[in-house]
Amino acid sequence: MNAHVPDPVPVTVKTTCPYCGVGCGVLATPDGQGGAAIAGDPSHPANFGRLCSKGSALGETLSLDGRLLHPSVDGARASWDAALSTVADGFARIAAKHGPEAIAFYLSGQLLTEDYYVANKLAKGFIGTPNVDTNSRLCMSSAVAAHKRAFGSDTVPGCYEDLDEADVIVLVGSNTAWCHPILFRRMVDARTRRGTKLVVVDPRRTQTGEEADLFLGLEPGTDTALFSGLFVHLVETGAIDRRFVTEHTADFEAALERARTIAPDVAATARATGLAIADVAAFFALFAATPRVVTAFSQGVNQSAQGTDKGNAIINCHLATGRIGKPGCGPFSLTGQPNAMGGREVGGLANMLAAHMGFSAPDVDRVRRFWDAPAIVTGEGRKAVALFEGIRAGTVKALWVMGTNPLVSMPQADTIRESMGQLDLYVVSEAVDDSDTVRARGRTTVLLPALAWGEKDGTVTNSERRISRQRGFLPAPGEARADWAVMADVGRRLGFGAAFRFDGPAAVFREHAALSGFENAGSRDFDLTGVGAITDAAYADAAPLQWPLRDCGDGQARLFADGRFFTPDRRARFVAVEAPALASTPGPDFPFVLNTGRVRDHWHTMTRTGKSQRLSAHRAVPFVEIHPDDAAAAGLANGDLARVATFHGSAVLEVMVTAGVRPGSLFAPFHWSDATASDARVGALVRGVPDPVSGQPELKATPAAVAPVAYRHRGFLLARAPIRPPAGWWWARATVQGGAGLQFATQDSSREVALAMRGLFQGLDVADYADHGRGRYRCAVYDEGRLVACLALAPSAERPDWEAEKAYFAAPALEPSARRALLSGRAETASAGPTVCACHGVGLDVIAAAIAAGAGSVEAVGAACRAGTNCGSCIPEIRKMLPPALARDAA
Ligand SMILES: Nc1nc2c(c(=O)[nH]1)N[C@H]1C(S)=C(S)[C@@H](COP(=O)(O)OP(=O)(O)OC[C@H]3O[C@@H](n4cnc5c(=O)[nH]c(N)nc54)[C@H](O)[C@@H]3O)O[C@H]1N2
Ligand SMILES: Nc1nc2c(c(=O)[nH]1)N[C@H]1C(S)=C(S)[C@@H](COP(=O)(O)OP(=O)(O)OC[C@H]3O[C@@H](n4cnc5c(=O)[nH]c(N)nc54)[C@H](O)[C@@H]3O)O[C@H]1N2
Ligand code: SF4
Ligand SMILES: [Mo]
Repeated sequence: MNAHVPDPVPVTVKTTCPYCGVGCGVLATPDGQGGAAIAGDPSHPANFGRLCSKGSALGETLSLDGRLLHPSVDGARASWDAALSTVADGFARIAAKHGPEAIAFYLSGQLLTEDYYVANKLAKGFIGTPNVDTNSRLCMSSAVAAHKRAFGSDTVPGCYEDLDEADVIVLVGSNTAWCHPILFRRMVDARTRRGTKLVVVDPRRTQTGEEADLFLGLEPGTDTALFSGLFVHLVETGAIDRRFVTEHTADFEAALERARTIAPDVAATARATGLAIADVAAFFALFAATPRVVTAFSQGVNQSAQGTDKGNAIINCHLATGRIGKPGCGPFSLTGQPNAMGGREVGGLANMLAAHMGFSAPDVDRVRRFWDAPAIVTGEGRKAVALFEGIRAGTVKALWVMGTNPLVSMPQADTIRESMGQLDLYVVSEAVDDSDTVRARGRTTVLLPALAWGEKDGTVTNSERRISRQRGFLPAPGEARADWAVMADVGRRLGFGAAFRFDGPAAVFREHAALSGFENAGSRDFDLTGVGAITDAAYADAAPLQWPLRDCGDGQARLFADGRFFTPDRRARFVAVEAPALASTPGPDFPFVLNTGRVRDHWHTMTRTGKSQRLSAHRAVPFVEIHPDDAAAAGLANGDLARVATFHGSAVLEVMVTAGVRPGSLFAPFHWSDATASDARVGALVRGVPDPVSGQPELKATPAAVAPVAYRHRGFLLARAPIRPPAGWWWARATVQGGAGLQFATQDSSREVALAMRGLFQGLDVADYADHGRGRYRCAVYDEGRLVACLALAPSAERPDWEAEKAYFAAPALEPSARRALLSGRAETASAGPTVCACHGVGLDVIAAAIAAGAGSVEAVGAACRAGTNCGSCIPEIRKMLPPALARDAA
């Protein structure tokens, strides 16, 4: 090496977090070895430098372990040329034989806008299939439908500053503290700064609910009654804005009349929602008296068989009070995925065409002319549930899945998985080489490696309509390629070369922006005319920008302040909503209601957060929450294993007893899959009745049963590389520092387990301790003195805890006392307990000790043990541990 050449100065790249719809700006500084230092971007208007636990841990997810690096056809490695010929020839053959509608695309809000645009153009303009849908159907489509019914367009009226400037924030069906943590911190800041009150509406008392000034733990599915009651109350107490209603809206009377039949007064609302009269009255009074109210909602509203009505019931209250488009107020749909909004902009949903245009004759003709499209589709395609039904029924013959893991995340996921074998052609564009979706096979199966975050380059749009750049800062690994480029290649192979001649993502973006402004003149909300001619250089450097952006300069932060909407008469619509009704009610076989959702530190099917040991420490096994009374009646205690079953499937999950769920309800996260656990595909249990307007499936309320599952032994295994557990074991994987962790349960005797360990680690030095009479066994495996694996097994009731062993396993070298402790199970120092603060790896027991030693506030706990001092995502959990009186005072 030439000593005179200095190391290249690391270049920091501004990019955007690939997780939630908050869309935080990230500064990534590559380390030159495939990794990068990650920090929040202080100049980004979504986060001003903050990142939550998931964003902070992005650096731990960049390794190439488990990446899909080469194309393959039917399991055999193939060249790109051969793989794309298989795709293009397959599409041509299937279209010729069965018509283009037999080809379907299932896309994702995790694609970049440029990828999404090319997919939509290829399918809807050139192949001629309307069957393009996306995982946003499971996520946002009820919000889209509610917006369209009320505003005539899919417009989010407000912006994040409204959260800073509101006096009341109502969170409906949103665990914001865990799922949009940086926005939640803005809300908590507003409370500190201006006394903003937080109201949380959720059948489950989440960490968000714990932080609320008023928590409304309503019965599942009864939101339309709550907001109908509120609507009536606003009218009767004279809290409405008559002038706004008269001049800028329509259908007020019909909607009000319906609301009166659902919830005519406070008492009726309380009855319909299962809430206390006093709580309902307090909520109504607060809402009525506060001009600056934001009602933010997410999956407790959208993922419902009545999701669109829930959205409109909320919007009705904002229209009635004229609280829309003004600082500090408005209905606010919190988007889940990093590019949920971008997908809507390009028309990735089956019921949209492109650039917020639909299937009216003028829209279709306009898009046809703009694209010069030979095969423009003229009507809606199949929405996700119907799309997968079409595969089962044999009408859809080819499916291209891109950027999503539907064999885990679709409702009735086992049925979906079985139907893949029906496909003539199954194409999966993926970044990882193992997922339930990657494992499936059609008659012909093509796997295509995609660039992942840090490598890909393009744009995403966050919940407040702000477009930010995701920039690459790492080289493309293996043969992975950008999804847009791959689809453009397929377009060329199908003979549409001229329409797919993009020389980079900037060219795609320009065309997308130009289409948004084409014959628009203010008639459509989505308008990027101001950047329609953006140069490659300007695109490369582009700062975040908000749409609509009709001219150069700044976009528009709020819409509808002028009271003009995008309906034909420019008036907003009140919607008469239906009375609440669960799509499927519990009965004798399935007496519980199963609710599903998310945890703080995992992202969906864990293909990325699962790589981080910090993020895997917060919740390491798949679990089900159950109320103490129900647990007692079912003979279940905390930490037991239980089989949760519905009409559609079952899973074995660890029991978490908590008064946070209502009696009669269960809650399970849907993050685990066959790739990460033996029997925890929660999506397989979910019924998924679609909302009649949006087609979004109900994912929060499936009738279910729960029963104990007895295993003889429980244990854990830590190893340097993942180990395939013996058949018949219940297990869940989690990344730990220095390797892979496995928690398991088995009917095997301790002798059999000891034998299995010796078999697994043949040739290595196995030290062990056995008390087979009592069913106890521990071993530590060394390779030339280095600890490479350790296992502990005990009778189920004892469930060995792995925190101390995880610390030994992470250590570079072990003292003899540590070696003894591994076998005795008696750690030398007190264990930290399960992780609460992911950033600093601080455990529950350490925080409890700090509090016991006198730390009486979140700040004091932070000073004592650093917990909660970085991203702040764990602050609600820390606050919950403080004595209640102190907890409230601590800001
Ligand atoms: N940590 C983390 N953050 C994420 C994600 C992740 O995977 N992990 N995913 C992102 C994505 S794509 C999305 S869509 C968002 C989702 O963000 P959220 O919507 O906040 O998350 P969920 O946990 O799906 O559901 C929210 C709440 O709805 C409640 N709920 C269930 N039924 C009802 C009901 O009938 N009425 C009401 N009012 N509430 C009900 C549930 O109890 C749950 O607490 O999170 C985004 N952020
Ligand atoms: N039971 C239940 N089910 C649910 C939900 C629920 O609350 N309960 N929530 C629903 C919601 S809101 C959502 S958003 C979905 C999410 O569910 P999914 O979209 O199925 O989940 P992810 O794990 O995010 O899958 C994304 C996949 O894309 C890959 N990937 C990442 N980047 C790229 C890229 O640039 N290109 C390509 N080709 N691939 C890439 C990742 O490796 C990963 O495998 O789940 C839905 N399903
Ligand atoms: S809140 Fe967290 S997950 Fe969401 S964009 Fe910001 S850093 Fe990423
Ligand atoms: Mo989502």
